[in-house]
Amino acid sequence: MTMGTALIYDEEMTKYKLLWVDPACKIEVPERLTVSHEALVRDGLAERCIPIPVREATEADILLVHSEEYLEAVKKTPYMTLEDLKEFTLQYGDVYFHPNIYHCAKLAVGSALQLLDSVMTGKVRNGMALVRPPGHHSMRSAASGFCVFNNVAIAARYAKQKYGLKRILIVDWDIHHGQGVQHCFEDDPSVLYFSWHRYEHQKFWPNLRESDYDNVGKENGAGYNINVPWNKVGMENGDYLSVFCHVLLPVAYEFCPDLVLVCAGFDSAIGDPEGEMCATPDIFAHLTHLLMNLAGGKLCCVLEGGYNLTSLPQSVCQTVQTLLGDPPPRLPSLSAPCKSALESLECVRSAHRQYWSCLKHAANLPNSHVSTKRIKLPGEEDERTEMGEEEKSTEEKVWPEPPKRLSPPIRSALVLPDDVALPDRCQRISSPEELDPLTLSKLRENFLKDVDDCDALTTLSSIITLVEKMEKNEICNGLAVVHSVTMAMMCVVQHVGVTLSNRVLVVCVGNGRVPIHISEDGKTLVVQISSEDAEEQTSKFYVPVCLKKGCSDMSGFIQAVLGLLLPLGYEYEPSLVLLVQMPKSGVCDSMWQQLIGLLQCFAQGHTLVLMQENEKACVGPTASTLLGDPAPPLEQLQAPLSEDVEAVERQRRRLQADWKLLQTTAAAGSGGADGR
Ligand code: Q7Y
Ligand code: ZN
Repeated sequence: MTMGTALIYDEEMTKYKLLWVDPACKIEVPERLTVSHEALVRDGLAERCIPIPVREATEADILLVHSEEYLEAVKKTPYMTLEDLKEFTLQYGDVYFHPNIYHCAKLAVGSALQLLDSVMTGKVRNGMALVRPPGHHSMRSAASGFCVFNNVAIAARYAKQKYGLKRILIVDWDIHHGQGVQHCFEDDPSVLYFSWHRYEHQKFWPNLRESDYDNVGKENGAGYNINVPWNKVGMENGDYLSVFCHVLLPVAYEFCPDLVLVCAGFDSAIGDPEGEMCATPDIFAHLTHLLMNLAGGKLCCVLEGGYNLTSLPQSVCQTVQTLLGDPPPRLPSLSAPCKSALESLECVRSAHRQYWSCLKHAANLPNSHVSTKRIKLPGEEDERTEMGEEEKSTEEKVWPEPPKRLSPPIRSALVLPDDVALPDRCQRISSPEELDPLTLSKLRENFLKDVDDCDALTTLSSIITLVEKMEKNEICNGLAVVHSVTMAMMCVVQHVGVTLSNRVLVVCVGNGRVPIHISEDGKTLVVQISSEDAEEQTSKFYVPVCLKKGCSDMSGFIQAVLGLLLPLGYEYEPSLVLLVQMPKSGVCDSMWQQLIGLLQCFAQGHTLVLMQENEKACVGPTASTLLGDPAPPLEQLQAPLSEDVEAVERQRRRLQADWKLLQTTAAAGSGGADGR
């Protein structure tokens, strides 16, 4: 499996540029593509990808979205004089034409379609197309915002037509609203369009009323258009992640797409002159990773914007390296979502609660309290936007270059009983390396006092060896199949706690007492999903989620993972994830694999899975996901039980004062103390 990542790029798409003076368009330069591609080559990422040639889109392709009149008009541009081109340009907003742009626009559409075909025919798992011109602003009969043809919208229509896809998710993480995509699919329930965008209460381009959160789609498509307006600049990693955890991912898993397309604009990264946001390039590793197990891994990223020639290539590299299967980097010191982001989040969740069962228990905002539309009160500060114009243009943002993401030489190592066959591509740890005598005697004393069992000692020592190699980054992740998961869990937690000043995120799936001392020193954070009510426990570091039907209920389970476990994990920032399948947990393979896939966003992918030895059948699927294969898609889920959504909400409310990424409303007092 694993299948590879396509990279689509052709220098030809650098061969058009602005030929006159226009301050609005001067940032859209050919170097956007060359620096991005050069960075991929320099970092050794291009050579790990499968190169796919571009092609020109056919007229039939273009007509899937655009009108004949518009196509005929654009078709004439290669023969126009400079004066004609200028005049032709004038009828549209914030775009320019050039004698070669029609050719490039056909290649940009064709690149998206080549990528789509490669993914749909199984030639590759996923991929990225580096294209110019971008596409998401162009309308049926109009160019707009540097865009000529709507690359991604055409790809979605093409995918429906050629491959009969029933559900396509489009994630638009560009900082502008892709109004062209929205318009194309607003009454179409088979295409779910999600976009976040700088909005500033409609003061930001393209200044459309229909970019606000209350534009949820029309007719049959109601609920299938999700707009998240950013009403302030300076949004950070925590703001982006909280929208993923509390809106996009829950809805996306409920939607269950056959394919995910990304309008991958990087003007949402720090340093971009258009976006003016503060999310760092490594956030795109996480955004990518979080989408990579939807749709059986079928993920196509198509470049849109991105105008800072430093943060753009860094962000492209983060995206492609993640598509290739390398675990995302750590995101140190995530900040809590700011008040303005929480207001947007609250509004979006409220606007969509009638369409998505995962949002059924979201706060219900009365129509009179629509905070993103509220007019600023006199004297109210607006600290993120009210900089003088001069200050804005001269203040250059600086951020550290993302460190190289070094993959350990071994991806997955297994500690298995002798009678369990080793899955392909994994390494077995059978004879543990000499542990130091102190560790050994502690193991004996703590765990094996009354068992004179040298097999058990070998197993525990092997697990310790595995953990130590993960710590030294010699092994990425591992799986241990053991006689007693509870004993192994205790052993790992004790060992890690003794030898490192580290944090362990323990995720327990299934019923049973967790034999870990929950202390308030924060060395471990335990999240347990079960059918046992343990809600009287009130520690910040023990999070029991009780589902009515336990872990066999996929809808409740995935919502607990997305809405609680992910934000907690991001804020806790563990150095190791310990995932424990309790005996008779009832979790099915595909859910278990989704969980493993998602958890690899933490601790640079350092996950240790513990399973009971009577669960041998699950070894293959577990190893496959640890190796980076896509988890199989969950079949389209039933609506989660109302009790379960409520149980998740209850934990969220209990913990949100301590864990800020759990917040979903901007209620008084929940804004950060720093005034953000
Ligand atoms: C489009 C874009 C596509 C007016 C500034 C207007 C608009 C630029 C369009 C941006 N003073 N700028 O980046 S991804
Ligand atoms: Zn943009």
